[in-house]
Amino acid sequence: MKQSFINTMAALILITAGFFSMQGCKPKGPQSGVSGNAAAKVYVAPGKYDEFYNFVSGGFSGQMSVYGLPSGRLFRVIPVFSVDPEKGYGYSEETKAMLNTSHGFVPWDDLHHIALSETDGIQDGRWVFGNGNNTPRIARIDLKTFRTAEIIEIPNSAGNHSSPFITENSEYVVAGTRFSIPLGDNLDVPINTYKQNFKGTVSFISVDKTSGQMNIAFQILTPGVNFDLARAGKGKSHGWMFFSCYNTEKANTLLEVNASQKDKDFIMAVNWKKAEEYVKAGKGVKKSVKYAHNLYDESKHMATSTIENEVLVIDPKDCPDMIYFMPCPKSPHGCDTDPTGEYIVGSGKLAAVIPVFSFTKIQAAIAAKNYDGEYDGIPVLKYEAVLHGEVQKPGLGPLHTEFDDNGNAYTSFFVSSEIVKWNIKDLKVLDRVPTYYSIGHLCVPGGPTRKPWGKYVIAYNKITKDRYLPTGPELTQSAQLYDISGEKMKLLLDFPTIGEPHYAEAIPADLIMKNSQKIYKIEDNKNPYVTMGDNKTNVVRKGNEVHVYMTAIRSHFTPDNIEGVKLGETVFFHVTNMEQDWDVPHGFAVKGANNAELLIMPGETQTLAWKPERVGIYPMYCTDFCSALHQEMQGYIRVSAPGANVPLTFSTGKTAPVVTEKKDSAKTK
Ligand code: K7E
Ligand code: CUA
Repeated sequence: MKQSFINTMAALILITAGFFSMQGCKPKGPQSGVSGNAAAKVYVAPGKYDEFYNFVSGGFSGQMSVYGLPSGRLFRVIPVFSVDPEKGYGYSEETKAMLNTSHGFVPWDDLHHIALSETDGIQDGRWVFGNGNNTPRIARIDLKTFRTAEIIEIPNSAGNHSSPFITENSEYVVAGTRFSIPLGDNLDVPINTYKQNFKGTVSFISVDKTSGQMNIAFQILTPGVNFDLARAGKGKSHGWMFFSCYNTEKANTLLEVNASQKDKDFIMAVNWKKAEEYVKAGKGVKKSVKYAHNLYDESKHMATSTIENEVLVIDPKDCPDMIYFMPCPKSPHGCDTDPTGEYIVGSGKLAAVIPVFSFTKIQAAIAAKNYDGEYDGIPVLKYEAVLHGEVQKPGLGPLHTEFDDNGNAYTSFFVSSEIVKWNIKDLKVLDRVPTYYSIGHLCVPGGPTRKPWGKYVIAYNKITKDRYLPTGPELTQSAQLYDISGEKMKLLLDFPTIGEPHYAEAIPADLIMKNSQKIYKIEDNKNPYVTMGDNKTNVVRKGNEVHVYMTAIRSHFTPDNIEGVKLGETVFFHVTNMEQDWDVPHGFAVKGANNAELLIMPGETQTLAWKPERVGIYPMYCTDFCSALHQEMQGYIRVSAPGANVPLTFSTGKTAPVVTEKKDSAKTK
């Protein structure tokens, strides 16, 4: 067993090394991989819309980006877990609370997976969810506004990688721990007591049908393995969730060797309908924890962060027939269910085959108690009993699988750098195409749902050496678009991505664009600092704070001259954008502010806090080219010494009063 592992490893290392050195002697010529009428197939004429939205995770950028397909045009970067000075996200007073956690303000994360909301197993275009790996969080983005609406932290978790995979009616998004950790009261234990003290959890986070609001419904305590990916059952397997896990060796050091010892790790099958019954029957135990739950209030244009103190945990020991392990070769990564819900595909990163499990056989094996022993008290189903079959010699380093609407699967191979198309029923390999290079995730529009829209598969690649103009030591990552409408896959296009793309989903444009919001109605603005018109503008001193209630409309701020601020005071600019027109944001920036700009949408109020450091006159201006006179959209704020005798005044459109000795007390309003 050990020898075969070493052989596999040796082979993989050789192949990997071969692959990397191969970059010097890859196929001759520019090797674009494109032929025929590829350009015409991705050409979206100026003024025309793309057919699909593509939501792409940004990996270590912490953001999500939105592209059009087939053009590959970038439309928007949605700030999620990372601050974004472009949009003032995480910098304005209103948005700071979005990034609050039990560890305080965390301005960054690592976003790997996308989950579009579903109804009846079909994408419904309402929300998109993303995971934060590092400080475990899940975010919900509202697809009316393309803004992050909610972030919930996951307690009892570390490395929220197996997340946020969604059930058929968006009942839950799940979150599995990548790192097991000590839980409970005694957290200060030696790391080498891993086997005794470290545990995993998988969390089921409910999603409110109407508002989308998330809530941690329950967590299931699990053995101390590493959860990697997950997928919900669908159709006949609705009510089940499948999680891939590695490190069933429970190693706590040098995992590349120590967590690759066993021939098989597991896919964990969770009957979440059963878990719900146990929860209802009172089998859960409330554990005291600490996690942040942050919500953006659309009417106040303001986020609030609440620290929650309790979570419901259920232990499989008290809940029989709820979870099972299925052996899966060699450190499974992807774990994907086909559109019918019958087949579950495991992708062992170091495996030479792709095992495909049958839900029908899983049910039969459970009924017959066809077990291969137990793992930490949890039944392990017999591999042969639950296996539909294995795809033989598919490629090297399988990672992820997506599906089309014709019974075909598409698996990404990191090491052999290719996409392999195979038939789900007979497991025959049908086609393979190279990717440039080292593909991670891949995406077929609607690929994880009951209703794939087909047409394309997109590869998200880790390495692009020699594909793009060099940009110093780091090169862009990229996506590649392939036509899958025929028997053979055809490369059409590649385009660079924001950050490192991991999972992505694509959805027909009309499911989203018809609901896209154009403005916020000014009369609905409930921000406590709103200014409902130029005649309501004001500047108010409150202790050592100065609050500026300001409006912005093409092409001026009211007020645009402010005097009487004293050094040591903090100025809060509460800027309300009075526009009621689509796509007319105003920006706001002030010289020297240790902060980003504000970018204020029509009808919205946002606040910039600024503590000036020196006496003087500070310019402020609109940063978004909003009209022909955008460059005139500017003003001044005067900061005086702490003891100065300058009254607090403000004005717009007042020309200079006659200059006298006492100009400082000129009263303007
Ligand atoms: Cu394969 Cu983090 Cu989903 Cu990347 S993961 S590739
Ligand atoms: Cu407002 Cu430029």
